[in-house]
Amino acid sequence: MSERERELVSFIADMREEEAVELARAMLEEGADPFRVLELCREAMETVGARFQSGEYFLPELILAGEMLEKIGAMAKPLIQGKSGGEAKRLGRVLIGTVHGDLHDIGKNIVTFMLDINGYEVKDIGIDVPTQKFIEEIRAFRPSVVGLSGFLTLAFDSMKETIGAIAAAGLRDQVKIMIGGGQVDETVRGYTGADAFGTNAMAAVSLCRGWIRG
Ligand code: B12
Repeated sequence: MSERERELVSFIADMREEEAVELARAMLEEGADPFRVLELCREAMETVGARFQSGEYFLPELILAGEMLEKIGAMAKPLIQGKSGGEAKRLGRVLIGTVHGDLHDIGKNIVTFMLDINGYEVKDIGIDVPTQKFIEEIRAFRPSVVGLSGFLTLAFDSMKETIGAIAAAGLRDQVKIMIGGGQVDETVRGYTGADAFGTNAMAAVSLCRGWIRG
């Protein structure tokens, strides 16, 4: 990691918002890879999360961290869009939302964005999405893939419940279901009944590529 990259991670982790946003802006203007800048933000978020867990940070810091990431993300995203050559042909439909009880959406928004620029028609139905809403949207939008996002441990139960309800509604055979956000792994995948899990936005794209033949 370069000196400046390390500095960006520290500014975010230390809640120095103005300096973080300005440094990110300068790096992007000078041609830094926007994916790399987003990755540095993610790394900083890990430190923020650890400090929150140890009692050094409280909710206001989590909120500020979320705001910083959104600001930097808003600067990085148009550059990624430029790189991918703009509008691609639509390969298939993906429905995505954060499961009920969970309000985290920064990771989901990055996944939505990456799927979009990689050619999928994505419908993002937001945060704290009730089980019934997923079912209604599957019926109306007819996606090939459903993505469930959630950061909290309790979101694993919401994911399980949502997938169970999709099955009870007779729709399970029509969609592939992927989960992500937080500490998902193979155990969580098995627990929730999803078809696959992904730990980052590119994993979501790869899963869709495997399931939807363009
Ligand atoms: C920012 C943040 C918030 C913000 C969220 C703002 C927003 N708009 O999202 C706010 C302040 C609202 C918040 C609130 C809370 N938070 Co919070 N928050 C975080 C923090 C610091 C960063 C999360 C984040 O956005 N990371 C950045 C993204 C980009 O991360 P990412 O994981 O790399 O995202 C990738 C993957 O997850 C994946 N992905 C995501 N979704 C999907 C979906 C699919 C289908 C796939 C394939 C992949 C995929 O792709 C993404 C992009 O590559 C984390 C700490 C941490 N370590 O992450 C805590 C954390 C998640 N929060 C936590 C807690 C406890 C809370 C609160 C309960 C606090 C409180 N006491 O009120 C509330 C809960 C509110 C609720 N009901 O949801 C805990 C969760 C603990 C747990 N295991 O349950 C964490 C881990 C902090 C900690 N260490 O204690 N939080």
